[in-house]
Amino acid sequence: MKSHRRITGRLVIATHNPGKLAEMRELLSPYGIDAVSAGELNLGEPEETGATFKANAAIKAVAAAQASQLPAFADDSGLVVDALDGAPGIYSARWAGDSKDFTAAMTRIERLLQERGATTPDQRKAHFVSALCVAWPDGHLEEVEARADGTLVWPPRGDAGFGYDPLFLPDGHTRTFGEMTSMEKHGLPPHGLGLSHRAKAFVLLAEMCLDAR
Ligand code: ITT
Repeated sequence: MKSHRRITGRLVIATHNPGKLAEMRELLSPYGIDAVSAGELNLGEPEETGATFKANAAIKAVAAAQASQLPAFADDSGLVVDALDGAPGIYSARWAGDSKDFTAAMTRIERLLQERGATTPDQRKAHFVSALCVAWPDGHLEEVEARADGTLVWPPRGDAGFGYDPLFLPDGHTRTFGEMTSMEKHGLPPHGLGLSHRAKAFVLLAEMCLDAR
């Protein structure tokens, strides 16, 4: 069995997305890790040329580990819509454009769903994916991936969270991610449900690489 490497000491959170940064900081906070963001270290943003979430998470983590000479933690994530053949998927950030206009991106998804006649919850299934990667300066990688299943509502509901959260109704719940508190969306057991894709992936990573809380 492959042995996993423990995360100790200082860790770079290799994201330039403030919504993700807040969630990744919260997820790490019980573990006594000294987390510093890519922004605080003035690290650049590598081009995400991978064909999968996993490949893009590794590109981001490796670039930050090389530039900072510290272990680096990256997330690549997105919304996969069944009726749109998996779009926007790995292009979820790009659909919001340079101005990061998620109202426009959500409106585009809804227009495409309407064009395909996807009106019932069953026809509007989607899932979020989060691939997490921790890269060390010596090239070692730890990688996990998880998903959260749900359906897409229209109009968008709630202004908590970020990105596509107001569209996404997780299975078994009556409120969208945009209507949930951060504890409800990604709080970890025993206090939270570990509901989101990122929380689920983080639980896997914590089991492999972090010392018990
Ligand atoms: P970094 O690469 O710097 O981390 P990014 O925003 O470019 O930031 P991604 O390439 O992984 O990150 O794009 C993922 C997009 O998917 C992100 O911009 C969000 O719009 C969306 N997304 C991911 N997780 C989400 C979540 O928990 N809630 C809502 N939208 C999410």
